[in-house]
Amino acid sequence: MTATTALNEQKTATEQYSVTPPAIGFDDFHPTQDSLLQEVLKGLAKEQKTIPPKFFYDANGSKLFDEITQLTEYYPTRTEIELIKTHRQEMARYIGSSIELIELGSGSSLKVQLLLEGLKPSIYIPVDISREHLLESCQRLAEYFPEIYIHAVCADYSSKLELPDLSNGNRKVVFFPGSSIGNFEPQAAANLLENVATLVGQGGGLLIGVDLQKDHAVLNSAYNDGKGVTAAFNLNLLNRINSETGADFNLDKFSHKAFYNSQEERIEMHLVSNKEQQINVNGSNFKFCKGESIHTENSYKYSVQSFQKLAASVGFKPVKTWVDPQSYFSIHYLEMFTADG
Ligand code: AVI
Repeated sequence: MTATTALNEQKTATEQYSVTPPAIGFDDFHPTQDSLLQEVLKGLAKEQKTIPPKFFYDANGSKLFDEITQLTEYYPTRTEIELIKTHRQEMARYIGSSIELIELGSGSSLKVQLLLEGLKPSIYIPVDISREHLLESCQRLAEYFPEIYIHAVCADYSSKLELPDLSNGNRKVVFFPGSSIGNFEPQAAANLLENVATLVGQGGGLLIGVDLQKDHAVLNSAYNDGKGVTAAFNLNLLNRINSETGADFNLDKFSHKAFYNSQEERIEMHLVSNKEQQINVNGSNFKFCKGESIHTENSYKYSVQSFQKLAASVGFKPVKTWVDPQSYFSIHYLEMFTADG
């Protein structure tokens, strides 16, 4: 059965999204507005108010994130891209041929584009929570690479990784760039890597970008850029909650705050209330003292060894690690242990 017939027969929970030619597959498991409301109500009821960072990425948030990646202060994206450009042939040799490539948090799919030529996977499955962004990127990629079957999945990869099995016996390799693993607390990061391990199975691979610990001044300025794009990205979360749940956050009454917490080895982002105020979210009221914050994001920074230790805890064996000359960023290729080691 070809990928396209598989797509045509797969109707439940599946929409078809096609460009002419070629066709791309699409599964939509986008979280509902109910889940945003439930998580906001739960997070704001905590002593330290929190909202999970996955909600940053509505259409506007995704655009703002793309702008962040272009900022002088935000080194991770350009450093990771440079690493891929420099080492992509070697990466392709380590990864091997005849693979199904799954990308978590594919966004604009710019990084994978650099790899696809050398990797030539038979199937590429990008997974992202931002539907419009995902589909636009797939459309563009499908025009560049008509020989690769692209099956987009709109989903929150942090809660489940149930993907259509289109591998046809090919080895599965997950590409997880951008140091998005850093946005998960250590236990949640281990759980996510465990899900990846189950998904790829014995002998499967993981190519992952991981931001490294470094001079705190470099870290602090990456999340406090001079143009205020990171601040707009952080505040957009309140905008999104207002428009999707009918909450009444006034964006002028909150400020962006980001700092490196050296004990926890992470950047923390918060939205700080500029005054005492009360916010209504769908009939529930939440009181804010002046200076009280909503914790919106953690971005953990690893060493090569601390990341390898985390990956080893779920069975991934390091095969090769690439680090840039300033030791700002790392890309790891790891494989699941096979029975013979
Ligand atoms: C997506 N993630 C890896 C980014 C990071 O650096 O933690 C999100 C981000 N937040 C502020 N700037 C970028």
